[in-house]
Formats: sequence, structure tokens, C-alpha cells
Amino acid sequence: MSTTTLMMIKPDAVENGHIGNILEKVTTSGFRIKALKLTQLTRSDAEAFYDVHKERPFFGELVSFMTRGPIVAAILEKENAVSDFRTLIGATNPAEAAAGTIRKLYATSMGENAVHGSDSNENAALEAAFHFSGREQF
Ligand code: FUP
Repeated sequence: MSTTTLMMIKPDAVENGHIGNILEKVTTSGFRIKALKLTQLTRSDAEAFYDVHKERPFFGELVSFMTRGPIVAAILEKENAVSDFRTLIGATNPAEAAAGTIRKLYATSMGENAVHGSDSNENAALEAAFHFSGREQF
């Protein structure tokens, strides 16, 4: 059964010109693009999106980073989309990410790690609704 996950290509990867390479890797890995946009998070958007991390010491830096430039948001569809996409992106810290993963290829640090992928089906649905209206999903 096909399921969905929410991807963001983060400001670092957009700035470094990796949108095309990342979308190519995503689609050749079997994910179907169900929704796609270039957008920029406001401070309150980023604070809401990362609310689970609000007590963590890196929260301020995370919000500053995620709002400093445009991102690409996408809903991706595949069997086991959440876990397969997290395998494709690799560990949060690119130094620990497996060879060939998106973070190993394109991330520069733990804080600026190129891509986001939802961590559960429940969060994937919440995050998809955060970024896209029903009319933007195909
Ligand atoms: P992930 O699920 O791999 O995106 O990672 P988390 O949800 O744990 O963290 C979300 C974001 O917070 C990461 F992408 C980067 C940032 N972060 C840090 O900057 N430092 C940390 O120690 C952990 C996370």
C-alpha cells in the first residue's frame, strides 16, 4: 500500500544548487511527487514546525537556519515512504550518514543537513497539511 512522507530541501541545499540533484535521487529511488513547491518559512512557521524541539539548546539556531532562505517542500508517495525516505536521506549528522545518502552527498553539518523527512505516518500527515492545501496535492 502506498504511503506518504513530507520532504523539505533545506535552505543550505537550495543555496548550494542541489534542488535538481536531490529531486533526481528521490524520483529514481521510486518516490512519486504528489505535491511540490518552492517557499520560505516565516519565523512562526518554523517555530510551529519544530515545536517538538522548542526546549532544545539548538532551537534558536534551527529556526534561524530554516527561515534564512527558500526551501522546497514536497509530499512523496511510495510503499513504506516514511522509513524508506529516512534511509535515503541518512543519519541526522552527515558525518554519520551512510555512503550514497542525500545527507552524505549534500549536507554540510548536523545543523545544516540538507533535507527533512517525516519521522512517522502521523507526522507525515500533519506536515503535509502544514505545507499544502488539498488543491495542491495530486
Ligand atoms: P531528523 O529527524 O533526522 O531530521 O532529526 P531531528 O528531528 O532529531 O532534528 C531536527 C533538526 O534539528 C535536524 F535536522 C537538525 C537539528 N538538530 C541540531 O541542530 N542539533 C541536534 O543535536 C539535533 C538536531
